[in-house]
Amino acid sequence: MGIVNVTPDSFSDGGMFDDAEAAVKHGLQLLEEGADVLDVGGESTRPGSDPVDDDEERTRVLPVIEGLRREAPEALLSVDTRKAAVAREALAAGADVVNDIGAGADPDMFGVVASARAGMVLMHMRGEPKTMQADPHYDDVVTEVRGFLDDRLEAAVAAGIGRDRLCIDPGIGFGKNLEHNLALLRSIGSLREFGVPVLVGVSRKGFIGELSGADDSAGRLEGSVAAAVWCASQGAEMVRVHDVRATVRALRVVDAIVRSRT
Ligand code: PMM
Repeated sequence: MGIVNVTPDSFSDGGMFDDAEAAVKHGLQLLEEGADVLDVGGESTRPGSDPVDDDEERTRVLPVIEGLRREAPEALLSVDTRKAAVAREALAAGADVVNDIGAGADPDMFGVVASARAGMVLMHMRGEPKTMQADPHYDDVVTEVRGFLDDRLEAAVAAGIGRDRLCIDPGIGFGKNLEHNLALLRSIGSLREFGVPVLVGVSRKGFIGELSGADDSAGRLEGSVAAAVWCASQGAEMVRVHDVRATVRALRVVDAIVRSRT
């Protein structure tokens, strides 16, 4: 899953793709580099970021989804939003999947996804982006995240979304410290027990910088690819990344090794 952030303040590519035409071009480039899905987002959710209102988010993402749908009719497009109103319009504009970091916290979200017969990513987040990294606490992060995802899966299915349209994500860095992130990554394979695809987003995140000693986000490439390789080797079906070319090349190798197991 290639990331197309349309936000002026995203931590990794902020400002570079805040104009729709440039974002569409960037998305097409990621498809060429081997992305299977493009994730278009208009609200930065980096730690400390402020929420954006519906209108602003719409203005950012809709022209990009329309443009990508026009230029790449076959591409699988996802909209990264936690607002049902934005999701509804994005699906009408051509998105196939809603990537919801709130996992259906907006009471209208499941209904919107169900009636559009769209796909959905359910992600775990503790708290809100503005304050989530203040002092996250869990008694047992893996058990708590698994329990949350299990509940949200059941709620989504009860609301009419087919299980075969759902995907889960432990939400690396969303209200989690380094130790929490490592525990979740170590046990990423156990999320497959829910029988739905597992998505993981580690690309250029703060803990990658912390572990690899790279301060700036562009310097986090190698660490991000290493984490993506780990996730894929443990059975994650999808990784959400900025650096598609490098990640695809690495994952082709992992995939061949995994598939060669008889
Ligand atoms: N991370 C970010 C945004 N959206 N969605 C999912 N499903 N999983 C993630 O880990 C995730 C996400 C934050 O990263 P960005 O600001 O680089 O897009």
